[in-house]
Amino acid sequence: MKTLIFIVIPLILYSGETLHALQITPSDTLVVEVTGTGTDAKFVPALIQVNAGDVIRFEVLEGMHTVTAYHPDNRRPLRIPDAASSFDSGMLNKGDVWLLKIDEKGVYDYFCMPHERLGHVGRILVGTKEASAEYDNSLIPKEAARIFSMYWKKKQQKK
Ligand SMILES: [Cu+2]
Repeated sequence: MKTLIFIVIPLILYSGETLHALQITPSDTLVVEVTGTGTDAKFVPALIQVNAGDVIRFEVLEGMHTVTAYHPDNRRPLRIPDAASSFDSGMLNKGDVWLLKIDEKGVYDYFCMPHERLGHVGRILVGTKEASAEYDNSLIPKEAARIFSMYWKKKQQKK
């Protein structure tokens, strides 16, 4: 059993609420928990950092969700590297586990089909620590865009 060191940086939103925690975790196999059934649906952590070749293990704790790449194959704008393959878990239920291996470096955005409009989205940083990406937030649902723009704001604050 590997010991993982979690660095948790709470993000304070403009509303003053702390809704999402930003966790960056170095690892070979990283677990992302999938929880919630509606507006509370989320990936935990929603932002992860892995190395090329690492495996991400999605574990569904409650509800019905998907892990789906922002990619034209999934009828969405491209928000993963050009050279990367699209992915889509299909519908997952409580207790399901889905593994994703990523080999191409870059920033990957993904969403949950049933809850995208409620902001159920996540970002995977592969071989980079740069949390922001130059993806056009006007092409995706407002609440999804808000989650991604938090990562951008985080970067701006550091400057
Ligand atoms: Cu969901």
